[in-house]
Amino acid sequence: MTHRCAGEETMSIMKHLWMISLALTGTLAVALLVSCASSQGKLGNTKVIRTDDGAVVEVNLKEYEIDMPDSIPAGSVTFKVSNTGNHDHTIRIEGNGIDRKIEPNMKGGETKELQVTLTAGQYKITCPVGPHATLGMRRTLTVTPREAVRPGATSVSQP
Ligand SMILES: [Cu+2]
Repeated sequence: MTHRCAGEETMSIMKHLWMISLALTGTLAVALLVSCASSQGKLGNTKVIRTDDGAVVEVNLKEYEIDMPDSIPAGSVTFKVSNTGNHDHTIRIEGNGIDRKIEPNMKGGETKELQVTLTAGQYKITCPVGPHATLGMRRTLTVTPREAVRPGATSVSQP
């Protein structure tokens, strides 16, 4: 770096490295986004409490995930929905002739209940606020026939 040409070359290399680091930062951000998206549905911190005629299901909403069980028993289902995020969220359940949601949208920190009678089958669960569903707030809920109670689950007295 004793003469001018070498100095200029160093500057050019520095600039080049800066560009590379910018590109890497971008790649890392994309990788993080992808890993967030792929972790959707693997969160399982919520509970299903079986009742005599169905279940109480805990649901947590945040940016941009719906944390709830993948499978619940048929019957009278009460979703206990908490918005643990900062944005407004809500929950909509669709399928087998059902289309219900909690209205108005829930503010951060709010908890509300939605009671729906569900028959066995697949249901689509989404947060219909803005683009939240496409950002990750969507999942499929499987409702199992009441006979198919897994051993180990809280026992239920059948009528
Ligand atoms: Cu939402």
